[in-house]
Amino acid sequence: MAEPTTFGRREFLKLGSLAAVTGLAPLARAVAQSTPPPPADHSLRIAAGRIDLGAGHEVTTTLYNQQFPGPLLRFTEGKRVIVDIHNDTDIPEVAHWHGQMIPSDVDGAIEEGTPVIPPHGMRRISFVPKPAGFRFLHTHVIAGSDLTRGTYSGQAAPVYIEPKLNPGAYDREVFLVLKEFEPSFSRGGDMDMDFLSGATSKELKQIGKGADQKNPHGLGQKGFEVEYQSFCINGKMLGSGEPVRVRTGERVLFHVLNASAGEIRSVALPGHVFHVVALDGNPLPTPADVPVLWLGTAERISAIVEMRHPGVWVLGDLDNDDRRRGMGIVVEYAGQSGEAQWVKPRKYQWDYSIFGKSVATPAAVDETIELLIVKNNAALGGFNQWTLNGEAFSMEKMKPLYTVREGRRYRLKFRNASDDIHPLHLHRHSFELTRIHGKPASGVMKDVVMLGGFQELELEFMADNPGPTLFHCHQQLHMDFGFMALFRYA
Ligand SMILES: [Cu+2]
Repeated sequence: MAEPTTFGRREFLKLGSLAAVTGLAPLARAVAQSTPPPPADHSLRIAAGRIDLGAGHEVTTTLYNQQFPGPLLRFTEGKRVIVDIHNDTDIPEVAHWHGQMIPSDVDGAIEEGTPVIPPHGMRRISFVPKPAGFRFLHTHVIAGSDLTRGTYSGQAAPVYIEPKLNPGAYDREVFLVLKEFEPSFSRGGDMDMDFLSGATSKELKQIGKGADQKNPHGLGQKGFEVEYQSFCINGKMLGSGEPVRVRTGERVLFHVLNASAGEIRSVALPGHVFHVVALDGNPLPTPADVPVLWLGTAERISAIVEMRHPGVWVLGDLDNDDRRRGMGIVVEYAGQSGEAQWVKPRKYQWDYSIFGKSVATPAAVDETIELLIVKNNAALGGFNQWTLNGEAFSMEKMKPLYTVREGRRYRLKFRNASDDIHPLHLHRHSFELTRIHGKPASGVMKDVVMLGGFQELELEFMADNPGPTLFHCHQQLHMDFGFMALFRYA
């Protein structure tokens, strides 16, 4: 038998026997027929590397294929792919295919049972990419207090799944990956949150206050937060990379990804509006024009910009400090020169419901699950502990919190008794926003949504992808300290 080139014979045979569970049917057939396995469609190598963000900022971090962002992976909806993932680091890694509806053993979450990619080893995976749209590949390991691990590292890559039919009313696409580096701990400040629409709840404030009073660390002391030294788009600080070069009259489709470990980002382009056509890669019932994009951690926005305001502009974050430290990219019209200009946009409140159907026709749900989110300030060695209905997720116990049944529709009702904004994420399923901060919504399908401080939100999902399914806050610091829950199928 020919010796396979990518891994040892023993691993090869072992993989063959695993083929049934990992969905590697072509490989299993190859083993049965003693022919070499098919080559991978994509190969990823997780390894430490050094990247030059510009302006004298070089950072050492863990990367995919020695680049940041990782390579843009283009798949075709419904067409099976084989991906080899090599891990050159000393810790077990796992790569999560965020936003795809694929089996638990390839989804990329240890809590769901995905096998790790062993240190100095490799894992070959195969899956059928879906649904079409803008997706995201990132590491899914717990970082805890280690700011070199998890999403604090540079393991992030945009994924685009081409639809079978592409209407394409744009001239070209530009991918923008927003990211911070050089993290350190701080004792938290207050998060800016008046950008989110909707009222706060007195009752939730009371619950939060009650939790502070019961917690010996609750009053007066705030837990650790994470701050960053350098900020970049597509791996370059503002002014250091190549500008986005455009022509007057062009329609540019921007695919924006917030690859932060925990920051909320805003994006504006002076004198231009964003015609938002998709959120988290999913087409919207009502595409709408907005002056500013707001993205919680791991959210994606696809928006068309008509280039009708010639000049050299800063496309950047509204936060002056973050923008000056690199969170921006220059947009340069053909024939224009000079220093890039920034103009602060008018105040704008972000409201997901404007992108939904104008007339809501609520679907019947089989069950409503209410989840109360409580913060215990500084309760875990100086870190905030997070509980859902009084329970912090335990990595040791990995106890499933809820059992769902295939074919049923579930409503999750979130009540946030903390002052933080939480980018809530459900694996392996898309959900529909049905009530946002007090306002009914329908037709907006997402996989991450920002829940405002002391606010409420409802989303619904169809249990249509059997297998253990993780739910968590996408803020790495929140997810690592309790803010997770596991759903299992009956
Ligand atoms: Cu959170």
